Amino acid sequence: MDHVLHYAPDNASLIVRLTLEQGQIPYETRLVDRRAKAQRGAAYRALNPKGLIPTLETPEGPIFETGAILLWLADRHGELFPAPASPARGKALKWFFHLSNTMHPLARMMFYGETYVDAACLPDFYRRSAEHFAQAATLLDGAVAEWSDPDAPGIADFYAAALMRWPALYPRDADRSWFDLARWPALARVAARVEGLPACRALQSAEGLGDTPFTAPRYPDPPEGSAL
Ligand SMILES: N[C@@H](CCC(=O)N[C@@H](CS)C(=O)NCC(=O)O)C(=O)O
Repeated sequence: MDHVLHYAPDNASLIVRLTLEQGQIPYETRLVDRRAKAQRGAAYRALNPKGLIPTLETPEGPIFETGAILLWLADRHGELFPAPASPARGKALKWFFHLSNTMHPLARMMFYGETYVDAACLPDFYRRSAEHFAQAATLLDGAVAEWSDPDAPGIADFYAAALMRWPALYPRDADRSWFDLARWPALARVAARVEGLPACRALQSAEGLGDTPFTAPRYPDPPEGSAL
């Protein structure tokens, strides 16, 4: 098999799965057992020295970093992102990197705060990271026409939908009352559109994400593995 996705339910790998499904690209999956911390083990690190999920095995070797995997897939399989010669490419790229380089790292700061700061600082760190995340979401929302084509859902839509899911659920013990998808109406429309795709139904059943994984997320009930 040309593409093997190393995944855990409700992890960043879900964005890659959506892309593979939407592009009708054949793939297999390998569960990374997060309960056993398999992402830190030698076998997984041989594929991805960062020890983070996802990794996609390809004919060119393993690729890690969600954004890199998504662009690699889109460049080879078309219709998931404006092509290199398209006049829409530059605008879409700038917001795609806003998703992968600004919003995703801020989400990591919210979810994995204990790896960045001492325990005493955690509530403040979460609050400040969430403020930055909300500002970044507002910018993304206002520029939706530059990165999302309602007639051609693709990797930027999938990335945005995932980033509108996780802050509603994680971390479980944080005060997440600041997060309300209705604050970002354009992002809410993107989330609803992604939810309407057959690719999303495949994701929902593979990872137990429920009926409304992006517009009204619930904690996953996956058939295999665990989200954390
Ligand atoms: N920059 C990385 C971030 C990936 C990431 O944060 N993955 C999380 C799951 S969503 C992970 O592997 N967490 C397990 C850990 O930190 O040990 C990427 O885009 O691939």
